[in-house]
Amino acid sequence: MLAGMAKDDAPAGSRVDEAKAVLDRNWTGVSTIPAGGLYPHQWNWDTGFIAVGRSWFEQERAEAELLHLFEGQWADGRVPHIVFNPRVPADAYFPGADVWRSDEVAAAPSAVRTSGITQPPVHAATALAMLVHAEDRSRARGFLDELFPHLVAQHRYLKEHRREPGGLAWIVHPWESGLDNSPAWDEALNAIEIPGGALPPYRRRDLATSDARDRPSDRDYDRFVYLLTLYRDGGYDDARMRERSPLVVEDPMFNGIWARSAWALAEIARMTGEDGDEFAEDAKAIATALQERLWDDRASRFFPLDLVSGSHMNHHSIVSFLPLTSPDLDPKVARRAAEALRNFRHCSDPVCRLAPSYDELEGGYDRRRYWRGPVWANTNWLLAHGCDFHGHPTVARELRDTIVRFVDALGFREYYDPHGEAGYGAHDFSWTAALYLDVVLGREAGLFDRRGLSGGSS
Ligand code: 9WN
Repeated sequence: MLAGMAKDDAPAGSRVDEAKAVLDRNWTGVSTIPAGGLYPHQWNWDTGFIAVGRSWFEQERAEAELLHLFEGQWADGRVPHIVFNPRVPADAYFPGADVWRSDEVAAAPSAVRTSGITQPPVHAATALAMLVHAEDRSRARGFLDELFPHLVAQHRYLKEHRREPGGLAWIVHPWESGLDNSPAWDEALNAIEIPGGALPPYRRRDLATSDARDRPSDRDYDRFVYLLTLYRDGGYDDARMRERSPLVVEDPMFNGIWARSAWALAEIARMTGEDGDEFAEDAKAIATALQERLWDDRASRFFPLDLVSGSHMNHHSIVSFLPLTSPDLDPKVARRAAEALRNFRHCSDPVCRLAPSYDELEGGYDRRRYWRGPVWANTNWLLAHGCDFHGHPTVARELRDTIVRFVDALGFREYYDPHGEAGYGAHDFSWTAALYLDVVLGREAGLFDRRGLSGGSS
């Protein structure tokens, strides 16, 4: 049980050296894997979180791994959710490079094999945070110059290939949300009828390295694989997928992160002597569209919109609060969302922490299964930045405290029981280690509780 203090009553935040060691163990020479066994390649948004933490002590590696991710960027600008490591055996992860077959697509890079879907675009904000942490600032400015065109291409991909006329980007796979197995997607996923013969035979690999109670069900996995094959067999053509996919969703979290990314891009443009107006306007437009299309005034939160059925998906999942990451959100809306977030847990147990991935009182809640109830470090960390930015430092502090207390008591796990009774999923999970570092070292440096993403870089 979580007692609120580290093992052996060590002071809070005393596992910094262990966190660095986790990142070093997971370093492959070009990037950091999320965790040994379960995730042996480079993941998209994981890299964004990992580079923030790593940049506190290894600026060069943090830069290298972000650049390595962008080596996997396609000609259309998409940043794939996985860049495969060619040295890892083909059957070490499913679905691997042979399933995604990026090498058969003209727009995909030829030097590396990748998946074909994307993940939330956290990277522009990561690059800004890295500048704040950099020991060698002139090197960090050079790095921003190098990364900037890639970030612009990533932004324009979403704008030109994934944007609905109403102004928000849609996703076509739960893996694109980063919150794969969230009950938020249940309705859309359950409605999918897989035509006979459309599902290729496959064997799950995740269950060989993790407890089945932590992972998605076989039924959900069938749908994950079916959506992948549909996209792949259509040549990863977005217009076609928008028309034919049984799952097309405007996700508040993806779009909140996109808005934050556009805002960060405008900041970077100003620093690198480029014109940032396009991105600043886009950031505002995404925030406005979030409010117009996804905000539910009665529930004081944002709900995803299912573009296939035309209905909002009114489940009480953590995605509903992530638009707080958007700097241009109306302050009144931000205040109501921050208040609702604080009451989100609905948990009578006093050790129950902010902020679980799903509301405990809702059907579909499962305190140990993947995104269906457990607490994750990355969503808490993103929300903390959003709450700071919008002037809610107390909620931000509580969110950061949760990260520190869980790690101190339970180690660097992939996710945690919301009552603090156990850690679940992978051990030595990189983004947990990286974000713990960022919180502990950022606090020591006095970076938080100020208005400004990444602790006041602007
Ligand atoms: C599929 C690597 C990734 C994270 C996702 C998380 C999980 C993969 C999986 O692991 O997804 O992308 O195999 O379950 O849901 O957010 O990026 O850590």
